[in-house]
Amino acid sequence: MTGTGRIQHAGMAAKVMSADAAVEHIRHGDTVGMSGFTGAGYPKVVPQALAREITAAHDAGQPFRVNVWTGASTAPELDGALAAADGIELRLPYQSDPVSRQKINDGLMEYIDVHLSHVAQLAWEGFLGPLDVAVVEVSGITAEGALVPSSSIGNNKTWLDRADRVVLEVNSWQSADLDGMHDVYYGTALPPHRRPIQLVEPGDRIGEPYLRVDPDKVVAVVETDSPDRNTAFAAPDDTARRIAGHLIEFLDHEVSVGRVPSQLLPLQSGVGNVANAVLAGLQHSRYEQLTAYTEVIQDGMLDLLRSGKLALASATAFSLSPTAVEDFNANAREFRDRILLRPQEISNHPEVIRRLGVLAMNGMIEADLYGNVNSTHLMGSRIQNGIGGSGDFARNAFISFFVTPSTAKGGAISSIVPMVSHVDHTEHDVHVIVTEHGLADLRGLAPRRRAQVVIDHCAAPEYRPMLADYVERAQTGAYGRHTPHLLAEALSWHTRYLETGSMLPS
Ligand code: 0RQ
Repeated sequence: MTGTGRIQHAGMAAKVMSADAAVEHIRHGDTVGMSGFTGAGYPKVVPQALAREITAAHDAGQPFRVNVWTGASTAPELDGALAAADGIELRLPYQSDPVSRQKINDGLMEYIDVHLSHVAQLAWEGFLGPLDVAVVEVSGITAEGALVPSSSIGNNKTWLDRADRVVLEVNSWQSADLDGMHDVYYGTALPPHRRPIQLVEPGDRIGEPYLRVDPDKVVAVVETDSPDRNTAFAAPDDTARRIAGHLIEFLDHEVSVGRVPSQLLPLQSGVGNVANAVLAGLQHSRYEQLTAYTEVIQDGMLDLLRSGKLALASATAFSLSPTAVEDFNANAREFRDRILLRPQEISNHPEVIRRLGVLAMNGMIEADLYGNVNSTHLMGSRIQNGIGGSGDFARNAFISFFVTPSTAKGGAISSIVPMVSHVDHTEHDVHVIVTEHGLADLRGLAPRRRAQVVIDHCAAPEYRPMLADYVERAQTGAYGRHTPHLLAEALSWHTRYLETGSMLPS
């Protein structure tokens, strides 16, 4: 058999089969490393066939559950289908699927929320146990057997290297012009064999365009032409526009005092509507020749690339709305020289982020008076998505921003609280907090001064007197006056919300 079309390698062309046949290689108890990062580059048909197989086994009274490792969140065809079939024993890392979220919060699925830059290392050191199968979407296979990655790289290099068996999904929907956009670095190692990562500009190429795979490990090749599926972004509303305005005004100030150069520093922008709105805000700013060293390229970043404001973007994945994904797919060639996709251990590498001096902008659930940030849990115990890459960037950024509307649920929840109900980013990693009311620059401020600026600049007006009252009483009554708290009251806003439906007293 000779290779054709997207599958040029004869040996792998001979392994083409249906998704239903391919899932015979996945068994109860297996750990499966899947491609996929924020709705891009995930396998589409194999996980759905696996979900059918799992349901059939359950209907027959047989156990069938697998552990699923990915790059980050995927889409309904993967996370949603497997979670609905009760097929996932343990899931890692970042997820944002509503069905999975419910199963995790119901205690029916284990979830390990780990920094995205740590996943490959954990897998390599064997801490997570063996990886039985890799299921990886690619956009093509060369005659030599190299894999052309698709719209995300994530942990694919690690899954392909570590797995005993490999299932490839070759997706012809993915643009052929993705070929050449990737930079896969094969130089990472475990200590004590690590060497500096020679990446000093966001656009530096330090690897190779293709993923390697041992053809003997490939047990199945499945063809598909299904599109990546992501949720649409909401058009920036007034709140998001105001947050973006404060942030850009702050950047103007940093440039004017010479702390940040006139073309800024490489940008990282997280997931969510507000983060996307900040990028939209930059479109109308005075900045030119911007660069991005980030995880995901979302709609706002594509717009900035198209207008020329953004000279170049390095990421590990696309995270595009349905309209933007069609646009990108039709015009990938236009962006080819200005987008680089890397493995997530490099896109999120602390060494590189620190060296480049990234300006990191991430969404959050809530922040407290002293600058601790919760990105993941509602009311302390209910997971929303996960920490994703926000910790990789926040800890190592030159300036680390966290953005949120000042209230949630129509004002019933204040995003600024006396004490956060879960900590993802400590006061030591959080430099600037931004809401629609203003911006609190916490750098160089001792805790009690931080509380003052957070209240004055960021809290919603209806919550300001309550926060000021809390700080005032804590300062006189607390055991220590460095970071004053009233422990019996610190989480009372959250309990009041759970009991009455509002953080405001009735
Ligand atoms: O709930 O959908 O039921 O209304 O939380 O809130 O306003 O839609 O926020 O889309 O900007 O996401 C932190 C989740 C923000 C995101 C988070 C409720 C609110 C709503 C979502 P509903 P919004 P956004 C790189 C960076 C962590 C990972 C990260 C995130 C829901 O930014 O996942 O940064 N970040 N990765 O009503 C209770 C509060 C609340 C609240 C909001 N204070 N209390 N509920 N909500 N604030 C990318 C990757 O890592 C892949």
